[in-house]
Amino acid sequence: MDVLTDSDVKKYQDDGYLVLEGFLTEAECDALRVRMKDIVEDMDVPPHCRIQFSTNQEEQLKSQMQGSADYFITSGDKIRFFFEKGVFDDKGEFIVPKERSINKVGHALHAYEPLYKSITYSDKVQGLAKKLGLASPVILQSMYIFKQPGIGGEVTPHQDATFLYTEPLGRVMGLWIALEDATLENGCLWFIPGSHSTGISRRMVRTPKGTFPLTDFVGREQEYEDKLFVPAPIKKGGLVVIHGEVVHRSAQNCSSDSRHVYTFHIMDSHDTLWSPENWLQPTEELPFPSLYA
Ligand SMILES: O=C(O)CCC(=O)C(=O)O
Repeated sequence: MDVLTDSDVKKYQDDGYLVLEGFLTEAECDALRVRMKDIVEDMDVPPHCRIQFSTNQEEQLKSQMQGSADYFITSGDKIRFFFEKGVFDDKGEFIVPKERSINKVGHALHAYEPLYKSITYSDKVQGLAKKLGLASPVILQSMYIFKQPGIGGEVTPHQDATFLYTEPLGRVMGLWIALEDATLENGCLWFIPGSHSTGISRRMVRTPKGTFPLTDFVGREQEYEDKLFVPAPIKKGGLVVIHGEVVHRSAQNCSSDSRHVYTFHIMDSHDTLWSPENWLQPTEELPFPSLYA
């Protein structure tokens, strides 16, 4: 049986996103969550988060910012940890339990974590890509997003192609799988339906080698009227397919429930130029792997 019906495909093409309940079973979601609990338990906190006391505060701040930028830009072929704001004290110790401190883990779970790999390359995902007509899809990156209770920060309106730019546009899509119910209260996604058809308003680009910051923006994100956004609450196990140019956001999680998600991005590499200016680049260690291989 096809994962998508013809009317699902049409809805995705019209709106730029698609909500599909019941993509994973409860047991599959639980297994992914249990594995992530272990990964977090074993994590090495990156050194730039562990603030070293220095009498030169300016130097200290600069080296931390540099450390944090390096850590991010080299994370495409690794499993790394990114934290919520304000979770470390001024000695670099956790203020909150460490499992409640993380914003996300990325960006290569699909390559190095067998359970995540098996979901990413599953028959269902391959079937969905085929039904959407992707000729030569590759996996770009993957993330586990926590949206922690009480502190899980908002994600401001954006288009994924700002960060994952291709020529032509229209070749990137995100698969966002709810491992817990995503609700209006805990920060579900919100979309502007149809906003994928008018290009992108800004791009994140690498700056020339040897300069800082390591990335910059070309263009500016537009202001979007609140009333244009439509919420996309979804049950545990549901999938949201996100077109690379659709405008979307999520609110801060002010509830007492977490909202865990596994998400990854696919690009149809057929006749597509991956921008060498994107922050994320294929490496010798991890070229973008084919979904169908
Ligand atoms: O999970 C979220 O709250 C936001 C995710 C998102 O915007 C994205 O993956 O592009």
